[in-house]
Amino acid sequence: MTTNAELAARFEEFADLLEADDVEYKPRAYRRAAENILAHPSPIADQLEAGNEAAVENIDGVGDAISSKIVEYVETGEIEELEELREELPVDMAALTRVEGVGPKTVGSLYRELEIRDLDDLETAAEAGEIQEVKGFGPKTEQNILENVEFARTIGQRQLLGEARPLADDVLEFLESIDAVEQAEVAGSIRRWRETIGDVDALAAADSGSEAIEAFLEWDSIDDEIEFGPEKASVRVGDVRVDLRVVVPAEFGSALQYFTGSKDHNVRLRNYAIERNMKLNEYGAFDVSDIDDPDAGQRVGERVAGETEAGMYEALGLPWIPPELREDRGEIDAAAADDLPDLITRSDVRGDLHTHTEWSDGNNTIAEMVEAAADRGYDYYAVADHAQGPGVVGGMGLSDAEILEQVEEIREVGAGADIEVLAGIESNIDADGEIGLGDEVIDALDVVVASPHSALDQDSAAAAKRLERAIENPAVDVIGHPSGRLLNEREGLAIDATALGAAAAEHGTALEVNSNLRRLDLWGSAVQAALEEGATIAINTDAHQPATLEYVRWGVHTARRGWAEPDDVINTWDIEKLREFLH
Ligand code: DGT
Ligand code: CA
Ligand code: CA
Ligand code: ZN
Repeated sequence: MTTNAELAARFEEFADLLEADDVEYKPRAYRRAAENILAHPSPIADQLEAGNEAAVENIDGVGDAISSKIVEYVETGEIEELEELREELPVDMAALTRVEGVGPKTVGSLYRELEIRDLDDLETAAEAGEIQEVKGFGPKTEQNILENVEFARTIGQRQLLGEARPLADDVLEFLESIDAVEQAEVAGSIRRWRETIGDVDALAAADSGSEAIEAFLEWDSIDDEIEFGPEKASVRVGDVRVDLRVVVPAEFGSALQYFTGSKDHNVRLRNYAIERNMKLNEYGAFDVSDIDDPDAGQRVGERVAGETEAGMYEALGLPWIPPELREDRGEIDAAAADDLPDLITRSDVRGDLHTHTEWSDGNNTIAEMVEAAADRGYDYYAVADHAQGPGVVGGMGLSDAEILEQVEEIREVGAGADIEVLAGIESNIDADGEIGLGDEVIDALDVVVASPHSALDQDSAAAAKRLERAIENPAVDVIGHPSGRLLNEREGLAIDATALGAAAAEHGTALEVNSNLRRLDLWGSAVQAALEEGATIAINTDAHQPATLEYVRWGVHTARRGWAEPDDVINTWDIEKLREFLH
């Protein structure tokens, strides 16, 4: 079945190819459609198959033209216009644009001038000094390409969490609908909410494995069967591999514990068990104190647990450990000391502090965004459009005068809204740590999010200095996407989360977990390190349209991977406490 992620990828490619051809406006419309398709809560192909084309046209940014292309793709697996563009520009666009500093337009010129089609061509041309000879390029660009081509080769193999998780939810729903299946759960990295996913693992409990497998293979979303047997099946759905294992109900808990991983967590847990004369594996927890050779087989000694996952931990005297924590970063010691964090949940979040509107590069009005936030039950909401600065898309940032004008409109909308509306800005942190806002503007605003958008190839010492200056700036409330990384696209600044966290704690500045599925910045281990220094965080979506406010889901689970409790997160606080912090 065509997944939303796959559809979105086609429209992104469409936009890239048009941009490479120097077409105006259309690329932006296609990217906007792609964003909304990706953020759409249910599979669009399902709606089409149910004959509901109107539902597709109702998606923001999807009009007649785009919806007919969606229909064409779902029905034929191709979009003719896209195929034509691909023929005109036969390049590996995805791979080439993964090179930092190479965008679709660059790809277009390099193909026309030097017939560069892929990363190997690109590297060869750069090594031969041919690129600096092309109009608009220079020795510096060429050097940059050479430095970044290797990184581009290593990324892009893994799916983004935000792309794979909706599919995992569908897998689970289908498994639960199978009569032979008593219980089902996802496992592996997707259950741990890792920011990128190698494959989707799923587990089902059934008395008859072959019956369950047979029923699973009937799922109409499956594009390819990779392999299958009486207890497992591997299939491809869209671009994602799904591994299903079926076990007997008595072993569901032990299998779930084992296949959730991480491998490092499992190794440490197994050693913890051995020290206590226990043996742990996918078949159960076994008391082996009376056994001469515990390695003689898989099922030796007295079986004390395995039906439930909590029972597996309980057999070792431990509380159940949430999957997000299972990365071998101290969670077993914390569990043993009964000191596991009381993790934040989605319902703790009371508002979003970093979002955009059409005043800069967002797609909707202030009023529309505020209404969407109110519909989510938020207590407060901050509009934080881009201020002028380097790295801000297409010169769309606001000048100081425009910010003051916008603040007035934000106040007006706020006066008529059921929730508290805060006037914010997202300013750029330049290479030296300056944020470039005038005093009058700073006084007029409730929230200043400052984020790095440019000069992201600084060395770690310069990056540390830069971020620290922004953290120390009394005008700055939140450091947005602190590293500036884009998953599968660019590494961003090499940050030291411990040092960052210490500075943030000292100056009362929050660090952001940017929930956009391409960012997840900060990420789990960085959040954990910053919180250990006493820092606070803000979970923000950076939404540019109402649908992507839903990305808070990725942010919350990322913060959980960083051991965040509700009180660590400023946007779980009530408005009075939040205002005090922002003041
Ligand atoms: P991924 O798919 O690369 O995003 O990462 P995972 O963690 O989902 O890894 P995957 O799919 O290879 O295996 C799923 C889980 O199965 C893994 O998290 C832990 C468990 N597992 C797999 N192989 C081993 C192993 O050799 N030793 C141990 N202890 N556990 C393993
Ligand atoms: Ca996996
Ligand atoms: Ca797997
Ligand atoms: Zn932003």
